[in-house]
Formats: sequence, structure tokens, C-alpha cells
Amino acid sequence: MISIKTFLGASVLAFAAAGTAQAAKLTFYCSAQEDWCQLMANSFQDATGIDVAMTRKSSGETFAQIKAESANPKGDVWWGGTGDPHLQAAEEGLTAEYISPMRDQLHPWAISQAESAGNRTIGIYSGALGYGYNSDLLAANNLPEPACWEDLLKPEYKGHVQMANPNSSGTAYTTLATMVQLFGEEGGFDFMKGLHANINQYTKSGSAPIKAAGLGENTIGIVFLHDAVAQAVAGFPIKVVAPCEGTGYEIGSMSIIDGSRNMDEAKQFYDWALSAEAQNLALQVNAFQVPSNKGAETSPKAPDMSQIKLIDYDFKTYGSSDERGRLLKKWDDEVSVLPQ
Ligand code: S7P
Repeated sequence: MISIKTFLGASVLAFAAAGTAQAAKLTFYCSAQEDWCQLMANSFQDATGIDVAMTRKSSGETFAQIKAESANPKGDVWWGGTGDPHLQAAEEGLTAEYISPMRDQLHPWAISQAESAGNRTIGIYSGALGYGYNSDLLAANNLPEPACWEDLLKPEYKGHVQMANPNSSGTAYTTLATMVQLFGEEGGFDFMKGLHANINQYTKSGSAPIKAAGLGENTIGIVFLHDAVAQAVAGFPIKVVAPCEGTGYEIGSMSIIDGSRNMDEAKQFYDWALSAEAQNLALQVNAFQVPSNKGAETSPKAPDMSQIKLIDYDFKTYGSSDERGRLLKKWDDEVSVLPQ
């Protein structure tokens, strides 16, 4: 197996030979979990000597930032976060076209993501949506064990359910788009309205509800299953639920920001991030997503996607600018304003 340093050696040497006086740098926007973002930034910096400035924000927030900065882009590469806002960024021309030489090492679902976006994004991992609950708190409150999405609407769960705000969070937007695809537009919004009555808080970050459940500050958190597994593996009393009706999933994505000031470094990061070795870093921080490189390892603790009833999530439609904008506005206008 080649080392990360060897993998990058050729381009690092070429860079040095060019005799560039200024230190090479990369402004890295990250939308996966904080510890994984830091590990990716540090590992790339160690391997290349390129100075990495990393900022971690949720998917919807990062999309909004890239859009706001588009007249004068400050970021170079956006890694992680759900695919829908990456697709919207591609459609709006906020991200740059790039075909990596690493592409043939990837699973077809990662390449489809790129092809559907004119090669302005690419899949780096996938993971299914669901929820987790704190089994101690559930028992202490004499609550039944939920198994389906519909269970979360029961009045006895009032004040016990937490999810993120779909405007800031890719996880929560995936939840909204999943309900519309599972139950139809009217049924999906009826579900979100019923759920709203039981929600104790809409957080900014998608994984916050299950972290709160782990700490005993919340009972049920709607999250990606891998984020719930991470809490269980960390020793918290969290049970992971793949809902009985079926569920949506994400293709976590990566994109180069259009107008990047450090385009060579951005491409270098992009190629590296698609390698099996870089994707295996996930195992060091208990990130249990399924990696997109066919040679990368999936943790045995990761949710088994083949055992989960997945819907045929329509990434093209729900990642389009019109549809994402329309659904978020409708949620703001018709759900978030309802009394609780
Ligand atoms: O924590 C990992 C993860 O669930 O976070 C990403 C997520 O989009 C970022 O958080 P937000 O929901 O707050 O946007 C997912 O892509 C990833 O699997």
C-alpha cells in the first residue's frame, strides 16, 4: 500500500521545484463531525506541508456561506456534509468542475453523484437516516420503545424528541425530504407538523440531538444512524432505530469552490480525500459512514446498509435549487410557526 506521503510526493516535489516563495495554503470548509474535520485537516497538512485553515459548519450553513461569498470566494474546498446542498451549489455554479484521477477507485453511487452534477461534486461516504434513543431515559419516563417514524407522533413523546433545523442542517433537510418521499407532499408535511408538537428543540447541528440524548439531556434524537452508533460505541445508553416504514439516506459529498484562490491545493486535497488511506482515517474518530473508495475499510460497527429498508432517494430533485428552497420555505411558513 502506498503511504499518504508517497501518494502526494510527486505533486509536493513539483510544487517545491516551482520555487514558489509563499507558503502553500488551503482554506477548508468542513461539514462532517468536528473531530473528523480536524483529523482530515491535520493529516493533509502533515502529508503535504500545505497550511490548512479549517472551519466546521453544518451543511446548510456552509452552503449559505459559500453563496454569500460567491462574488469574492474565500474557501477552496468543501468536504463532508449531506449531498443535497452540494448538488444545489453545483447547480448554482458555486462549485467547480473537476474530474479526479482517483475516480475509478470509487463505488458507482459516488460517481453518479458527480455525473448528476456536471462533475462539480462527488460522493465521499453514505449513511442512512433514522433515530436513536436513550434507553435509560425512556424507561425512567415509562415510554414505549419506538420502532417506526409514525411512533414519534404519539402524544406520550411530547417534549422528548429533538432534531435539527433543516435550514442549517443537512441531516434535518434529509429528514424533511425523506418524509415527503415516503408519505407524499401532504402526508410528509402532516408528519412534520405532528412531529413539531413533540419537539423539545431544533438544534443548529444535525448530530447534536443524539449527543444530547447520550448525555441524558434529551430522549430521542433524529439523526443519521452512524451518528447514533457513535454515541453507543462511546458508551452511552443509546439504542439505534432504522424506522419500520423505510428511510432516506445521504451521499456525503465534496466540492471544489468555484473561484478558489488555491486551485492546485484544492485539487490535491480532493484527490487525497478520495484515496482509501485518507478515507480510513474515519476509523480513528469513530465515524461510521460507508466510505466511497472501494478499497477503504467500513467499520464492522457501521450500520449495515443492506439490512435497512432504504427509499430510492431522489437526489437530483431534492438537491435542486428550486425544490430545496421551496421545501425549506414551506417548512418555515407552515411547520416552524405552529404552537407547541
Ligand atoms: O456527523 C456526521 C454527519 O452526520 O454530519 C453531516 C451533516 O450533514 C453535518 O451536520 P448537519 O446535519 O448539521 O449539516 C453528515 O453528512 C454526516 O454524515
